[in-house]
Amino acid sequence: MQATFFEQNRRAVANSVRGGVIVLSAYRGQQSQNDMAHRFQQEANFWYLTGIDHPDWLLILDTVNGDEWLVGPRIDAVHETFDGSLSAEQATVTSGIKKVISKDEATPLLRKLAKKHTVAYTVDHPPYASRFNFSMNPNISHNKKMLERTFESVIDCQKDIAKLRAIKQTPEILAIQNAVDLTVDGFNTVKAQLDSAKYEYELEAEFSYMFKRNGGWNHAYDPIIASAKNACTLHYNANTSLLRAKKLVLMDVGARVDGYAADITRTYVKGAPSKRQIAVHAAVEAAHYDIIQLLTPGLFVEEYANLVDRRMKQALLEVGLLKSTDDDETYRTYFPHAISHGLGIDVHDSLGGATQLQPGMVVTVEPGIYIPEEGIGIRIEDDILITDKGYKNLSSKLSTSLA
Ligand SMILES: [Mn+2]
Repeated sequence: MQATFFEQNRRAVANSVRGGVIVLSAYRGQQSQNDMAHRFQQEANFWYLTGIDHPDWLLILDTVNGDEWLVGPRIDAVHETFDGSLSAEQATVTSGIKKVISKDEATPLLRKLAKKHTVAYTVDHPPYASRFNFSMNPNISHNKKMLERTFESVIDCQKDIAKLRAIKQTPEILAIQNAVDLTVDGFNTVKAQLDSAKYEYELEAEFSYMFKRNGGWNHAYDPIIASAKNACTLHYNANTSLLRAKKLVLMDVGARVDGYAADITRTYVKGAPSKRQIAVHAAVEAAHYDIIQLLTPGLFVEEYANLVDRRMKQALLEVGLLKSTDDDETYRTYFPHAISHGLGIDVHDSLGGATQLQPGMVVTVEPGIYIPEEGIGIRIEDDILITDKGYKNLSSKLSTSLA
């Protein structure tokens, strides 16, 4: 992405809040083992406003006069030797921010800004973070506490940025399309090798090779290669099981290209499918097709959810898993997850609390039916751009068929 992209994003977010200063922190690196860190993944909002892909940086933005600073981390000689660092010049080229200052200079600057502004905006952890089964990045709360000591009030502007991020700009759509195209190539390669592959991880390796070999890209998230009943564990990603003949294999995979994720799912069969597999797959495929047709700008999210429930219940009736459309408990047993989510820098990108679909949004459509007692788990997922007149399926080049 060009620096102008990040500059425009900063201007847009500065205009969307009512005065004050915006102070966002990059993530901190996280321990993987002993003295080794996990591969670094930047906080999405910080990246959206700066393009900086390194830990421990800080963005300070005076929304009234447009003054902006990047604060670089302290890096000692040892870490410089082992990890390198991002120079001030490189940070300016990437972000378009001319003033790059040190941590020591940041404290008096923020005190000075606090005399002029009562409000500091920042991005807090999501309100539902307590439901996650993992620890949150410490820089988010460190930054918030630092601001609370300095400013009269600290306000979460996550929603303001999410609203901007929800409407994709041309270079963002291009990046998502490139990530989708690369992922589609991976699926076509893997499908051709399915009959000769022995283990789930062999299929994962084909995707990884495809992504790395064609531009040095990585997976946007841990890929799910789930055969037979593994597919009924929704986030299964061990990918270690033997692939058995006549069993289904569900693959949920997406590359990340230029900072943007793809998120595609297909379910194939190794060898010849059974009548039951064909029937359940056909029910999901037909629902997937019909649900995509619903997407149009102005569609209320609530209305969409109701239409999806009606269509998915019909799919479950067709394959004999549901007896009555009033039986919501059974319905949610066989279709336990959401039909759609936003897609962008985050694989599960926020739509900014929108109540209606708008042109420029990119959403997934991913109906599924999961029957653990039959060893069947089927999902089909495409990535869809909402346009002025309707939608564009960015992953339509990839066949949805079972074999
Ligand atoms: Mn998805």
